[in-house]
Amino acid sequence: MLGVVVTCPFPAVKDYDRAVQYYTEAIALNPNNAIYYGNRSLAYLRTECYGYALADASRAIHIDAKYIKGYYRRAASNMALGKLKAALKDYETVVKVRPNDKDAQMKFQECSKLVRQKAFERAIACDQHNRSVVDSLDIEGMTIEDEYSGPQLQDGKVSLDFLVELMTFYKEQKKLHRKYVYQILVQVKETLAQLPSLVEVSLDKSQQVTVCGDTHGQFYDLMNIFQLNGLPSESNPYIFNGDFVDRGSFSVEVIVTLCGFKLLYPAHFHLLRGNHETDTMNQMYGFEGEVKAKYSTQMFQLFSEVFQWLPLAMCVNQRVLIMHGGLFSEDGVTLEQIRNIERNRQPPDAGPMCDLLWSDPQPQDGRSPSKRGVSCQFGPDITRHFLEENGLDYIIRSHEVKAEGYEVTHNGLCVTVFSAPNYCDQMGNKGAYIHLSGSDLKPKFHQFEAVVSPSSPVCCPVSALHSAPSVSS
Ligand SMILES: *[C@@H]1O[C@H](CO)[C@@H](O)[C@H](O)[C@H]1NC(C)=O
Ligand SMILES: *[C@@H]1O[C@H](CO)[C@@H](O)[C@H](O)[C@H]1NC(C)=O
Ligand SMILES: [Mn+2]
Repeated sequence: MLGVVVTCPFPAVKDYDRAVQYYTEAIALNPNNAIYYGNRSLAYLRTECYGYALADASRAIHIDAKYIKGYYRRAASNMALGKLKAALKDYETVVKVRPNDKDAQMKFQECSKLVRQKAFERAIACDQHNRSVVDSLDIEGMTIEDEYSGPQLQDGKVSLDFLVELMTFYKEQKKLHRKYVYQILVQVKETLAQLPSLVEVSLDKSQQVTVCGDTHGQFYDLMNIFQLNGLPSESNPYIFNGDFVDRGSFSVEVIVTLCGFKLLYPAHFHLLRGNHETDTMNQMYGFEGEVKAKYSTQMFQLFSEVFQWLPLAMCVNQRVLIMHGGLFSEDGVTLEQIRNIERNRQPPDAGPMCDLLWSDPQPQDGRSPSKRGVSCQFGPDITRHFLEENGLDYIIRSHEVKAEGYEVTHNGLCVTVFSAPNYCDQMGNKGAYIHLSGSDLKPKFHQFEAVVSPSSPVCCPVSALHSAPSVSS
């Protein structure tokens, strides 16, 4: 049984969106009630708007320093944002005031453990900075057991036959031998490491490329894209714009398939990094657990090394810029700067690398703090200036679910594409991909519906689930 199933105990996201709306109306009538902010903070936590959740919890505490649930929620927001020390301080406050609250005790303990663990990891990280988990593995020496009946790499190399067989095998929910997964990952890491952080491609008038957005472990929907739009090939190139893993229960199948095509067609099959190709996201949203359940901890470490080498942006014909999240928290960023980003790392909390993976567009001019609590939101004026300064036509980004699978904003200058239909088995959205042709570089949208898949996704943020307060009122 390959599907890692975690069911979501919460009501649909829509209900929380409605709660946010009602509390916002209540706050407009009375802006000094800590409970309104505290309760809206919880709704934001559930919809993963951790930046807004944090702001509301802080506001609630500011209004009423004795409102203990404010501390609880500020801690939960900080936990979700990976700010463990700040979270620990608030849990400590809660535990002091409510020494008999078992739930608070548990969260306090859990958080202190994580803080110690991180400190330990930092201490040994200096040592291991350049070392790869591959050095501690004997991949060549791994034996293929007689009973293994799945696809085999010939001389360690991926072929089209191998990938076609693999996709069929995966559809039957079978597991590729770990030796082959390791071989694919080692090779794809080498291939990706050759690339600059900004990859440039050019299409002549007769060529086109297909741009796909988030796929999030929805393997059966990925197969449907190939069904509808054709298998990748040198004459049918693809760009997958990040967030291949987490949430869906077939993240391993999605990423191994994509890595296989990257090896087969390195110049015609492109992968960009999303904010989910990172350790902290993989810990919270399922991929680490899935890899450990299907393979091992070392295998996850190697995936992490591969992710660190994924390029951050692509430029088509020097006119269309593609990235997972969006534009920048500061003015004046150039393509040259993007090209030179030292990307082989976990993304920093701020700066251009963080923005490329995390930011979102907003309808109003200027910039605002991000609802997610990471990077920023950028307005149409920011997009226009950036494009003018860099001689570009428009940007394509992903990162946000859209009802129609795509959305065109900022007067046509900012296009969003999302390719995980019926996201998390509950959003009811369409998926989409874009055709870009060398003749005009105009985006042509193709929508598709979700297909039936054998297992429900890992929808909830696992650790936010542990850290979100279960107290009522
Ligand atoms: C680690 O790798 C970097 C480049 O990736 C190199 O500049 C540095 O010298 C290496 N350090 C060690 C200790 O090997
Ligand atoms: C806040 O939420 C709780 C449920 O968590 C509810 O019982 C309470 O009535 C809410 N308070 C207000 C003022 O809406
Ligand atoms: Mn994303």
